[in-house]
Amino acid sequence: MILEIENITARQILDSRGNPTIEAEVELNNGTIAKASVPSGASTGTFEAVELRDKNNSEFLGKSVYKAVDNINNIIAQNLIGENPANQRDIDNTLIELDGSFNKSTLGANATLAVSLSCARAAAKAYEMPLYRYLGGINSCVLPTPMMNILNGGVHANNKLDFQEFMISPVGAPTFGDALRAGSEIFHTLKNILNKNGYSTTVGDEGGFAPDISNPEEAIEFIILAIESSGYNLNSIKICLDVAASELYEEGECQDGFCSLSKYDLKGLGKKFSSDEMIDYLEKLVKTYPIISIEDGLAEDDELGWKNLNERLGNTCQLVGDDLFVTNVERLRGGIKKKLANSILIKPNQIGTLSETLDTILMAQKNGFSTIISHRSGETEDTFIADLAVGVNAGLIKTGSLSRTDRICKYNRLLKIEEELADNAKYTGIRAFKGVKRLSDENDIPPCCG
Ligand code: 2PG
Ligand code: MG
Repeated sequence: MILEIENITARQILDSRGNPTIEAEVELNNGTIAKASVPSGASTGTFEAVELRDKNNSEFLGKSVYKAVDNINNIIAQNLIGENPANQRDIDNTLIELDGSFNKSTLGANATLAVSLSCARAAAKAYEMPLYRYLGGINSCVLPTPMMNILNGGVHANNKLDFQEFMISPVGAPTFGDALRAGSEIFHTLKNILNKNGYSTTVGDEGGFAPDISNPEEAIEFIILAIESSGYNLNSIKICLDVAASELYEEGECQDGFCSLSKYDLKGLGKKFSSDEMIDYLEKLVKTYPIISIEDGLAEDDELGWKNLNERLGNTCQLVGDDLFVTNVERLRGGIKKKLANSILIKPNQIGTLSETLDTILMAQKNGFSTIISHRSGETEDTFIADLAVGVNAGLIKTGSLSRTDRICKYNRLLKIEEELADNAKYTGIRAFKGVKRLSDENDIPPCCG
């Protein structure tokens, strides 16, 4: 039987922050039904594809997505009915053409992505294949090393920490399951330590603690204490940061031919840094602490700064472009050419279709960049990114803390995949990271099964 899309419908649902988002549902001619829902960011990059919102202040404070839902029900559906759901490229090209803009602002990247992902899931289901295998084929076997955001700051928390994410990564764990166990133990130990020190243990948007501290070094020291008090050491558990520096950046203003210097305003720390001073500060942190990855250490517009940062730290630390690349193959191409970073964060909703996401991943992998499949701060119960991470042998995943089901459901899905792959599952630990100095017995091995 040749598979065909019989119907596509969409509805507005709520995400983990209680804001509206989209769930799309695809029905095939063999009775298969599959759904996908899309997440939403808070620290969004300027160059991201557009998330269409109604901006009608009388409903959901302007955040409803009824227009994007209508675009699926009334425009996209009729153009895709009759299409084979496995023709992902054709489906995504149709979405891109129907939208017609350079940034999905006509239909909304939230509308296009919901349809794109639900078509892939419907095809996988119809072929009775696990999603990761459908996406990646028989060589999909790498369980990603998780980067777990156990302490939140920036726009994800109501504290004074300038940096957005303080993550732990169990790089020395033998399996994904062991990595998750370490994460859970350290998370709960950190809770006890924060409690004992009189700090609140309420959590931020991604399920990490959001204590009322203002110095990144204090946050890192609490995490180190939690790692060691849990019985782990700093060789097996490393620290990763997402500075989300675009949020801290104040571009210099020009008047009458005189331009003031651009600055990074770290209000919590009480300091304003130039680009070079920011790099000095990051270098100091990397030299002092077991930090192996820094995401968005500088702002999306500070290209020269990124080049300097990569020259200075690119051989000792993974430098991840999130706002800088926004999962966009052209922005990544430029970044590779100009040597701006050595790693990319992959968020499907930054670009709006599965095919374009896969293009960006492939370009990164071919050029020796590491790839981190990532959630958004506003998530749903959809676990697509877990399968995507294994499907493309991404090596790394960033999907939040060890609390809140919107984060945990991705980890739980990975546990199931690990169980299913059994002896063929590979956990590459520290080897998944780029730019990091390794011990001699940690040479690269190809991410192959068996
Ligand atoms: C980030 C993400 C996810 P947001 O900056 O990497 O952690 O945050 O979804 O708010 O952009
Ligand atoms: Mg980020």
